[in-house]
Amino acid sequence: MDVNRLQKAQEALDAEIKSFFDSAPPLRNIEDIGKDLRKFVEFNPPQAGTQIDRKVVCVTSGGTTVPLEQRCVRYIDNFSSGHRGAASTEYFLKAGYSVIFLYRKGTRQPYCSLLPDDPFLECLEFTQESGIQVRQPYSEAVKNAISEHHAMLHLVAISMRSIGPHALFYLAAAVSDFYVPWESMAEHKIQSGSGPLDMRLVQVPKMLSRLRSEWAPMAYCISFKLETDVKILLEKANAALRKYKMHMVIANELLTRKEEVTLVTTNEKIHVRRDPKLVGDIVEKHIIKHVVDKHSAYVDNFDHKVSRA
Ligand code: 9Z3
Repeated sequence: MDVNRLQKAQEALDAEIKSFFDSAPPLRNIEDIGKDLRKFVEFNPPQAGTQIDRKVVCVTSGGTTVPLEQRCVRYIDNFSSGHRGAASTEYFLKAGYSVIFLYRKGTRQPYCSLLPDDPFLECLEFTQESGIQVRQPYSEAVKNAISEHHAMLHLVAISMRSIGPHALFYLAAAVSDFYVPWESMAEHKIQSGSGPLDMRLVQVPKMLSRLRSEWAPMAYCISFKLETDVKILLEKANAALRKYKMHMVIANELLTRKEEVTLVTTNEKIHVRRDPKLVGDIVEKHIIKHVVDKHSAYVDNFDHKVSRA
Protein backbone atom coordinates (compact mmCIF):
# COMPACT_ATOMS: atom_id res chain seq x y z
CA MET A 1 0.00 0.00 0.00
CA ASP A 2 1.47 3.42 -0.86
CA VAL A 3 1.83 6.12 1.82
CA ASN A 4 -1.21 8.08 0.64
CA ARG A 5 -3.53 5.07 0.68
CA LEU A 6 -2.17 3.99 4.06
CA GLN A 7 -2.86 7.43 5.49
CA LYS A 8 -6.38 7.41 4.02
CA ALA A 9 -7.05 3.98 5.54
CA GLN A 10 -5.78 5.26 8.93
CA GLU A 11 -8.04 8.30 8.74
CA ALA A 12 -11.04 6.16 7.82
CA LEU A 13 -10.39 3.88 10.81
CA ASP A 14 -9.97 6.93 13.10
CA ALA A 15 -13.34 8.23 11.91
CA GLU A 16 -15.03 4.83 12.44
CA ILE A 17 -13.60 4.49 15.94
CA LYS A 18 -14.65 8.04 16.83
CA SER A 19 -18.17 7.48 15.57
CA PHE A 20 -18.36 4.13 17.44
CA PHE A 21 -17.43 5.79 20.75
CA ASP A 22 -19.51 8.94 20.07
CA SER A 23 -22.59 6.88 19.35
CA ALA A 24 -22.34 4.78 22.51
CA PRO A 25 -24.07 5.96 25.68
CA PRO A 26 -21.55 7.18 28.25
CA LEU A 27 -19.99 4.53 30.45
CA ARG A 28 -21.76 4.35 33.81
CA ASN A 29 -19.63 4.77 36.97
CA ILE A 30 -16.73 5.97 34.91
CA GLU A 31 -15.34 7.91 37.90
CA ASP A 32 -15.43 4.91 40.22
CA ILE A 33 -13.82 2.75 37.58
CA GLY A 34 -11.14 5.41 37.11
CA LYS A 35 -10.55 5.46 40.88
CA ASP A 36 -10.19 1.67 41.01
CA LEU A 37 -7.85 1.90 38.08
CA ARG A 38 -5.58 4.39 39.83
CA LYS A 39 -5.67 2.35 43.04
CA PHE A 40 -4.69 -0.71 41.09
CA VAL A 41 -1.80 1.10 39.43
CA GLU A 42 -0.54 2.25 42.84
CA PHE A 43 -0.99 -1.21 44.24
CA ASN A 44 0.99 -2.62 41.38
CA PRO A 45 3.83 -0.18 40.74
CA PRO A 46 6.68 -1.02 38.42
CA GLN A 47 9.62 -1.11 40.84
CA ALA A 48 12.58 0.66 39.39
CA GLY A 49 15.87 -1.19 39.66
CA THR A 50 14.40 -4.54 40.68
CA GLN A 51 13.65 -7.50 38.53
CA ILE A 52 9.90 -7.12 38.30
CA ASP A 53 8.18 -10.42 38.40
CA ARG A 54 4.72 -9.05 38.84
CA LYS A 55 2.94 -9.37 35.58
CA VAL A 56 -0.57 -8.21 34.89
CA VAL A 57 -2.99 -9.75 32.43
CA CYS A 58 -6.26 -8.32 31.22
CA VAL A 59 -8.58 -11.23 30.39
CA THR A 60 -11.73 -10.41 28.44
CA SER A 61 -14.43 -13.01 28.76
CA GLY A 62 -17.94 -13.91 27.65
CA GLY A 63 -20.02 -12.65 24.75
CA THR A 64 -21.17 -9.16 23.85
CA THR A 65 -24.73 -8.14 23.03
CA VAL A 66 -25.99 -5.71 20.42
CA PRO A 67 -29.03 -3.75 21.65
CA LEU A 68 -31.69 -3.04 19.03
CA GLU A 69 -33.61 -0.39 20.94
CA GLN A 70 -32.40 2.45 23.18
CA ARG A 71 -34.86 1.36 25.88
CA CYS A 72 -33.68 -2.10 25.21
CA VAL A 73 -36.19 -4.93 25.01
CA ARG A 74 -34.41 -6.97 22.35
CA TYR A 75 -30.80 -7.58 21.54
CA ILE A 76 -28.61 -9.80 19.37
CA ASP A 77 -26.46 -12.15 21.37
CA ASN A 78 -23.78 -14.78 20.84
CA PHE A 79 -23.00 -18.19 22.29
CA SER A 80 -19.96 -17.48 24.46
CA SER A 81 -20.29 -18.90 27.98
CA GLY A 82 -17.17 -17.24 29.38
CA HIS A 83 -15.67 -20.63 30.27
CA ARG A 84 -12.41 -19.89 28.42
CA GLY A 85 -11.81 -16.57 30.18
CA ALA A 86 -12.79 -17.84 33.64
CA ALA A 87 -10.72 -21.04 33.48
CA SER A 88 -7.73 -19.19 32.00
CA THR A 89 -7.92 -16.66 34.83
CA GLU A 90 -7.48 -19.44 37.39
CA TYR A 91 -4.30 -20.60 35.67
CA PHE A 92 -2.95 -17.05 35.28
CA LEU A 93 -3.41 -16.53 39.02
CA LYS A 94 -1.67 -19.82 39.71
CA ALA A 95 1.23 -18.64 37.55
CA GLY A 96 1.57 -15.51 39.71
CA TYR A 97 -0.18 -12.97 37.49
CA SER A 98 -2.42 -10.19 38.74
CA VAL A 99 -5.59 -10.43 36.69
CA ILE A 100 -8.08 -7.87 35.49
CA PHE A 101 -11.08 -9.95 34.60
CA LEU A 102 -13.31 -8.04 32.20
CA TYR A 103 -16.41 -10.17 31.84
CA ARG A 104 -20.02 -10.05 30.87
CA LYS A 105 -22.45 -10.25 33.76
CA GLY A 106 -24.02 -13.68 34.00
CA THR A 107 -21.16 -15.54 32.29
CA ARG A 108 -18.73 -17.97 33.94
CA GLN A 109 -16.67 -16.84 36.90
CA PRO A 110 -13.26 -18.13 37.96
CA TYR A 111 -13.33 -20.79 40.68
CA CYS A 112 -17.03 -21.43 40.23
CA SER A 113 -16.89 -24.36 37.81
CA LEU A 114 -17.39 -26.82 40.67
CA LEU A 115 -20.44 -25.01 41.95
CA PRO A 116 -23.88 -25.99 40.68
CA ASP A 117 -25.62 -23.65 38.23
CA ASP A 118 -27.91 -22.38 40.92
CA PRO A 119 -25.54 -22.05 43.88
CA PHE A 120 -28.01 -20.45 46.27
CA LEU A 121 -30.54 -23.23 46.08
CA GLU A 122 -28.12 -26.10 45.81
CA CYS A 123 -25.28 -25.02 48.07
CA LEU A 124 -27.15 -23.83 51.09
CA GLU A 125 -29.09 -25.65 53.76
CA PHE A 126 -30.99 -24.62 56.86
CA THR A 127 -30.34 -26.22 60.23
CA GLN A 128 -32.00 -25.45 63.60
CA GLU A 129 -28.60 -25.09 65.32
CA SER A 130 -26.76 -22.75 62.96
CA GLY A 131 -29.38 -21.37 60.57
CA ILE A 132 -28.30 -21.11 56.95
CA GLN A 133 -25.02 -22.79 56.11
CA VAL A 134 -23.10 -24.10 53.13
CA ARG A 135 -23.78 -27.77 52.49
CA GLN A 136 -20.74 -29.97 53.05
CA PRO A 137 -20.09 -31.13 49.45
CA TYR A 138 -19.81 -27.50 48.33
CA SER A 139 -17.93 -26.01 51.29
CA GLU A 140 -14.44 -26.25 49.73
CA ALA A 141 -15.58 -24.84 46.37
CA VAL A 142 -17.45 -21.97 48.05
CA LYS A 143 -14.41 -21.19 50.24
CA ASN A 144 -12.17 -21.01 47.16
CA ALA A 145 -14.65 -18.94 45.19
CA ILE A 146 -15.08 -16.41 48.00
CA SER A 147 -11.40 -15.90 48.79
CA GLU A 148 -10.32 -15.60 45.15
CA HIS A 149 -13.17 -13.24 44.30
CA HIS A 150 -12.12 -10.82 46.99
CA ALA A 151 -8.60 -10.72 45.59
CA MET A 152 -10.00 -10.05 42.15
CA LEU A 153 -12.36 -7.31 43.24
CA HIS A 154 -9.37 -5.00 43.61
CA LEU A 155 -8.35 -5.68 40.09
CA VAL A 156 -11.10 -4.01 38.19
CA ALA A 157 -9.08 -1.97 35.80
CA ILE A 158 -5.55 -0.76 35.25
CA SER A 159 -3.52 1.48 33.16
CA MET A 160 -1.75 -1.39 31.47
CA ARG A 161 0.42 0.97 29.59
CA SER A 162 2.48 2.00 32.60
CA ILE A 163 3.83 -1.51 33.17
CA GLY A 164 5.15 -1.84 29.63
CA PRO A 165 6.04 -5.38 28.53
CA HIS A 166 4.80 -6.91 31.80
CA ALA A 167 1.28 -6.30 30.60
CA LEU A 168 -0.52 -9.08 28.80
CA PHE A 169 -3.82 -8.90 26.97
CA TYR A 170 -5.70 -12.17 26.57
CA LEU A 171 -8.78 -11.32 24.55
CA ALA A 172 -11.04 -14.34 24.87
CA ALA A 173 -14.37 -12.49 24.78
CA ALA A 174 -16.54 -13.11 21.73
CA VAL A 175 -16.91 -9.58 20.47
CA SER A 176 -19.77 -8.68 18.19
CA ASP A 177 -18.66 -7.59 14.72
CA PHE A 178 -21.77 -5.47 14.11
CA TYR A 179 -23.76 -2.92 16.07
CA VAL A 180 -26.61 -0.44 15.73
CA PRO A 181 -25.34 3.13 16.25
CA TRP A 182 -27.15 4.90 19.11
CA GLU A 183 -28.52 7.71 16.93
CA SER A 184 -30.10 5.35 14.40
CA MET A 185 -31.55 3.06 17.07
CA ALA A 186 -35.29 3.10 17.78
CA GLU A 187 -35.95 4.67 21.17
CA HIS A 188 -38.93 2.50 22.07
CA LYS A 189 -39.70 -1.16 21.64
CA ILE A 190 -39.89 -2.00 17.93
CA GLN A 191 -43.50 -2.85 17.09
CA SER A 192 -44.38 -6.06 15.32
CA GLY A 193 -47.24 -6.34 12.84
CA SER A 194 -45.75 -4.19 10.12
CA GLY A 195 -43.99 -6.98 8.22
CA PRO A 196 -40.37 -8.10 8.32
CA LEU A 197 -37.88 -6.11 10.33
CA ASP A 198 -35.42 -4.23 8.20
CA MET A 199 -32.40 -3.12 10.14
CA ARG A 200 -28.92 -2.03 9.19
CA LEU A 201 -26.05 -3.08 11.39
CA VAL A 202 -22.80 -1.17 11.08
CA GLN A 203 -19.44 -2.92 11.34
CA VAL A 204 -17.66 -2.49 14.68
CA PRO A 205 -14.24 -1.01 13.94
CA LYS A 206 -11.43 -3.38 14.88
CA MET A 207 -9.67 -1.94 17.90
CA LEU A 208 -6.86 -4.50 17.94
CA SER A 209 -4.46 -2.49 15.83
CA ARG A 210 -5.16 0.57 18.01
CA LEU A 211 -4.45 -1.46 21.12
CA ARG A 212 -1.09 -2.49 19.68
CA SER A 213 -0.05 0.84 18.22
CA GLU A 214 -1.39 3.33 20.76
CA TRP A 215 -3.17 2.01 23.82
CA ALA A 216 -0.53 -0.40 25.08
CA PRO A 217 2.25 -0.55 22.52
CA MET A 218 4.66 -2.49 24.75
CA ALA A 219 2.19 -5.10 26.01
CA TYR A 220 2.11 -8.69 24.81
CA CYS A 221 -1.18 -9.12 22.96
CA ILE A 222 -3.11 -12.33 22.31
CA SER A 223 -6.36 -12.43 20.42
CA PHE A 224 -8.57 -15.40 19.55
CA LYS A 225 -9.89 -16.48 16.19
CA LEU A 226 -13.07 -18.47 16.15
CA GLU A 227 -14.40 -20.22 13.05
CA THR A 228 -16.90 -22.97 12.33
CA ASP A 229 -15.06 -24.11 9.21
CA VAL A 230 -11.69 -25.70 10.15
CA LYS A 231 -10.49 -25.38 6.57
CA ILE A 232 -10.11 -21.61 6.89
CA LEU A 233 -9.23 -21.40 10.60
CA LEU A 234 -5.43 -21.27 10.46
CA GLU A 235 -5.41 -19.04 7.41
CA LYS A 236 -7.69 -16.56 9.23
CA ALA A 237 -5.59 -16.75 12.41
CA ASN A 238 -2.45 -15.99 10.39
CA ALA A 239 -4.16 -13.09 8.67
CA ALA A 240 -5.20 -11.64 12.06
CA LEU A 241 -1.66 -12.07 13.38
CA ARG A 242 -0.27 -10.03 10.52
CA LYS A 243 -3.04 -7.48 10.12
CA TYR A 244 -3.36 -6.51 13.78
CA LYS A 245 0.29 -7.22 14.67
CA MET A 246 -0.74 -9.57 17.46
CA HIS A 247 2.02 -11.49 19.24
CA MET A 248 -0.14 -14.59 19.26
CA VAL A 249 -3.51 -15.63 17.85
CA ILE A 250 -5.25 -18.61 19.40
CA ALA A 251 -7.25 -20.45 16.77
CA ASN A 252 -10.28 -22.47 17.83
CA GLU A 253 -13.24 -24.14 16.16
CA LEU A 254 -16.69 -23.84 17.72
CA LEU A 255 -17.42 -27.52 18.41
CA THR A 256 -13.92 -28.57 19.50
CA ARG A 257 -12.94 -25.40 21.40
CA LYS A 258 -12.88 -27.19 24.74
CA GLU A 259 -10.70 -30.02 23.39
CA GLU A 260 -8.02 -28.37 21.27
CA VAL A 261 -6.65 -25.08 19.98
CA THR A 262 -3.66 -23.93 17.94
CA LEU A 263 -1.39 -21.17 19.21
CA VAL A 264 -0.18 -19.25 16.17
CA THR A 265 2.84 -16.93 16.36
CA THR A 266 4.98 -15.55 13.53
CA ASN A 267 7.34 -18.49 13.61
CA GLU A 268 5.42 -21.41 15.06
CA LYS A 269 2.12 -23.18 15.37
CA ILE A 270 1.66 -25.06 18.59
CA HIS A 271 -1.19 -27.51 18.71
CA VAL A 272 -2.56 -27.92 22.20
CA ARG A 273 -5.12 -30.47 23.33
CA ARG A 274 -6.43 -31.67 26.63
CA ASP A 275 -5.83 -35.26 27.62
CA PRO A 276 -9.28 -36.90 27.77
CA LYS A 277 -7.83 -39.76 29.83
CA LEU A 278 -6.76 -37.39 32.62
CA VAL A 279 -9.69 -36.53 34.88
CA GLY A 280 -10.06 -32.76 35.22
CA ASP A 281 -7.55 -31.97 32.48
CA ILE A 282 -8.69 -28.86 30.62
CA VAL A 283 -7.23 -27.21 27.57
CA GLU A 284 -6.79 -23.84 29.34
CA LYS A 285 -4.15 -25.40 31.62
CA HIS A 286 -1.98 -26.17 28.57
CA ILE A 287 -2.73 -22.88 26.83
CA ILE A 288 -1.67 -20.79 29.83
CA LYS A 289 1.55 -22.76 30.28
CA HIS A 290 2.64 -21.83 26.75
CA VAL A 291 1.36 -18.26 27.09
CA VAL A 292 3.31 -17.72 30.32
CA ASP A 293 6.51 -19.05 28.69
CA LYS A 294 6.09 -16.86 25.62
CA HIS A 295 5.30 -13.79 27.67
CA SER A 296 8.35 -14.39 29.93
CA ALA A 297 10.61 -14.71 26.91
CA TYR A 298 9.13 -11.47 25.55
CA VAL A 299 9.79 -9.63 28.84
CA ASP A 300 13.36 -11.01 29.06
CA ASN A 301 14.05 -9.98 25.52
CA PHE A 302 12.67 -6.52 26.22
CA ASP A 303 14.73 -6.09 29.42
CA HIS A 304 17.79 -7.32 27.56
CA LYS A 305 17.33 -4.75 24.81
CA VAL A 306 16.83 -1.98 27.39
CA SER A 307 19.96 -2.96 29.35
CA ARG A 308 22.03 -2.95 26.13
CA ALA A 309 20.72 0.48 25.06
C1 9Z3 B 1 -12.78 -17.15 21.38
O1 9Z3 B 1 -12.48 -17.62 20.31
C2 9Z3 B 1 -13.00 -17.99 22.62
O2 9Z3 B 1 -12.09 -19.05 22.69
C3 9Z3 B 1 -14.46 -18.54 22.72
C4 9Z3 B 1 -14.60 -19.29 24.07
C5 9Z3 B 1 -15.47 -17.39 22.66
C6 9Z3 B 1 -14.72 -19.53 21.58
P1 9Z3 B 1 -16.55 -19.85 25.73
O3 9Z3 B 1 -16.68 -18.41 26.20
O4 9Z3 B 1 -15.90 -19.80 24.25
O5 9Z3 B 1 -15.61 -20.65 26.61
O6 9Z3 B 1 -17.90 -20.50 25.56
N1 9Z3 B 1 -12.91 -15.80 21.53
C7 9Z3 B 1 -12.71 -14.80 20.51
C8 9Z3 B 1 -13.77 -14.73 19.52
C9 9Z3 B 1 -13.70 -13.48 18.68
O7 9Z3 B 1 -14.62 -12.72 18.72
N2 9Z3 B 1 -12.61 -13.25 17.92
C10 9Z3 B 1 -12.58 -12.18 16.93
C11 9Z3 B 1 -12.71 -12.84 15.57
O8 9Z3 B 1 -12.77 -14.08 15.47
C12 9Z3 B 1 -11.26 -11.46 17.01
S1 9Z3 B 1 -11.16 -10.37 18.39
O9 9Z3 B 1 -12.77 -12.12 14.57
